[in-house]
Amino acid sequence: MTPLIITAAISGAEVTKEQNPAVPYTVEETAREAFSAYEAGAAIIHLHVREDDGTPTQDAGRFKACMDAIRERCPEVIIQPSTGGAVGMTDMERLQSTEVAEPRVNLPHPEMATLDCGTCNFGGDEVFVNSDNTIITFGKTMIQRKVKPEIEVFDKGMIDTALRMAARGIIRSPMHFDFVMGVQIAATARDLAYMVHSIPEDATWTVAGIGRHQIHMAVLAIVMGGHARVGFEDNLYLAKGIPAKSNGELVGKVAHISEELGRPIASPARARDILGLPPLVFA
Ligand code: KMH
Ligand code: ZN
Repeated sequence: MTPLIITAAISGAEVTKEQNPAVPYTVEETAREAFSAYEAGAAIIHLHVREDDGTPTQDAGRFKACMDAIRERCPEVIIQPSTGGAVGMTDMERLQSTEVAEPRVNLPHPEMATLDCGTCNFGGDEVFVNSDNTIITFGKTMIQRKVKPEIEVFDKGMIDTALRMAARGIIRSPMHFDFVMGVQIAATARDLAYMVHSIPEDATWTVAGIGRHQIHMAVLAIVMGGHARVGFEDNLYLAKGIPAKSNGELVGKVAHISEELGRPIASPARARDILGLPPLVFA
């Protein structure tokens, strides 16, 4: 079976140190968490950044500082900035994370970034807004900047939106999807199977189970031939009532299960190959 790509969503925009003191805010903490995940087997770091007080930001300078610090510790890892940012940010604010150059690896822009393909309720009065025009702007910008989108799907209809965008040339193939399960769509095996059967044959997919669903969804991905996302953005616990000490602990748990089940873990180089990304060229 194709090796398992593990993505570590190390920080997110919503979780706080009050919930788990290992949630990274500073540049140094962000690099520390990325390294712990990489060392444990993560090929991709899905990145949100914070101000030192924990406030989420899409500031290009802050992304550059964090990406440079991550690159120093994990030279070959795939860094995938978020363009979702936090609820309430403007499109232009959110897109700043795709502007960042990485001279150390000869990249004018990040290799990947997220592309959220629909609007979603985030609990209470929070609504994460992604209109068709937002998706079109983000899709076109990513093509122009040669950034491969990871298509964030919070519900089945978002796959259909992404496919319509692909038919209009706004998203290119082969497409890569991330099914976020447990926010809007339920985190069940039935719904995951439905999503997997709704994407093109040549597409790749990963699953992010939210909260207590994280490891269960990762196990389904392992056996179904998909890929898995874990990390503090989606879940803060190693097991019921046991806070994870690092993102590396969550990655290590999934890597261990995968290896036990006979599925090897993809290195960043192998992940690039699976996702159709060019190999990294160091300066
Ligand atoms: N924090 C959410 C509002 C993404 O990274 O693209 C958006 C999010 C999705 O996390
Ligand atoms: Zn995110």
